[in-house]
Amino acid sequence: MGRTAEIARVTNETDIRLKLNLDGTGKAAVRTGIGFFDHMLNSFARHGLFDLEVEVKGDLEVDTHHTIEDTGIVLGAAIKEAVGDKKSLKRYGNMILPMDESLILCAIDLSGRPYFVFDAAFTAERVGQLETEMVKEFFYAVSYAAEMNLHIRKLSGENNHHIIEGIFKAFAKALDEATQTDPRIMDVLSTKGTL
Ligand SMILES: [Mn+2]
Repeated sequence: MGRTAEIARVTNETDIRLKLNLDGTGKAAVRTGIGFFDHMLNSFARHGLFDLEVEVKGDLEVDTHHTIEDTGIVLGAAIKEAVGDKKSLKRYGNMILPMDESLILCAIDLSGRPYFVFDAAFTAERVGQLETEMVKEFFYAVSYAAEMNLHIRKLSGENNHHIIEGIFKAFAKALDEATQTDPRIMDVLSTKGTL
């Protein structure tokens, strides 16, 4: 019984199929129609050691907004489904990830209460076809759909490609840690007894 999720979501704006295995080895097959976004989701899978399949047909004739935001919603929902009852889950994860001149902090609490803090400024409007302002929208969607507390902060960085890739890798590493289990945690890691 693996910690996996498979979600299909179809609206008038996007058609998304996504498969996630939290206990994977970093295998990814990603096709969103946005090259740089594919590069980021591949990085997320590789560095988090998740297996990830994503197929998105979005209304890219409008812009990338719906495609990226809805992929975030579906990835978040898949994370929530895959962690299941959160028994023995470490719950917290964090990473300070360097990528050349960029340094990105990411902290996660799989608390069941969505909260999102994003502090990273960009100096370019887009990297490839990806509008840099969509990075915040993507992670906002992930955090709410996964019901996680997610903090992302740029500690330093100049190159927009590095900053964004650092964010996706830091998120992957923090999520990998938060989704590990610890046999010492007999139930869920909460004095309330529920997460
Ligand atoms: Mn790159």
